[in-house]
Amino acid sequence: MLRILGRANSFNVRKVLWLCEEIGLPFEREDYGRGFRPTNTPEFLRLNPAGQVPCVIDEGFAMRESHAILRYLAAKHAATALYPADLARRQKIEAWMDWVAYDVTHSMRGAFLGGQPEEPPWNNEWFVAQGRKDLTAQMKLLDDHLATDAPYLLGKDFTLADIPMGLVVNRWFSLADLERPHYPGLARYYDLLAERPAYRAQGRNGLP
Ligand SMILES: N[C@@H](CCC(=O)N[C@@H](CS)C(=O)NCC(=O)O)C(=O)O
Repeated sequence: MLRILGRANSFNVRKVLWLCEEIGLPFEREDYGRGFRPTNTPEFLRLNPAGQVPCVIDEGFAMRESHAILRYLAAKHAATALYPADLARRQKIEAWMDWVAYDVTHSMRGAFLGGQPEEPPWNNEWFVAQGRKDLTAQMKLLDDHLATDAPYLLGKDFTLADIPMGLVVNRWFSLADLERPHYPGLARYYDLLAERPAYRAQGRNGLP
């Protein structure tokens, strides 16, 4: 049985839980990370030297990095609708995933973690303002894209790209004191994703 090490309220663990539920993949989850079992022990660091969650173990093979884990699981379980063999389509999926992993995650550090007084060093005024500005511009890019290439990121089919983005969009709509321009494509996308039970369970589930 697949083992998922990581607390269920973690942004990155939720991506893996969502995929497993989406494709009906059984798993056992063990609580690790902030507020639960530590990730800085020698035993955990042997599994994931970065000391982060999620860490996923498949038949003894330990994996880190949520997006790489999504791609591994989708490929292994032949979820070809989510992660097709066609290289051009795959490139588009991976481009959205990389954009979330790098650019958007960077903005969210300021916009989200920085907005929480207990999260030094991210709660620096300049960093928060810059993060919010960047995130707002990124969500505009996404809104423009969804105006032409809707309803999902790759068009009519839900793919792996929608999993990290679904978490981002949920966080965007959950940020309490953020001045959000009206982005109609984004709002439609958020509601469309909410039709999926696995998203309601792991994405739009009341957590930011
Ligand atoms: N790039 C990594 C980032 C992982 C990450 O930042 N995980 C956070 C939780 S979302 C973490 O481990 N935080 C420390 C903790 O929970 O103890 C991934 O995508 O898996």
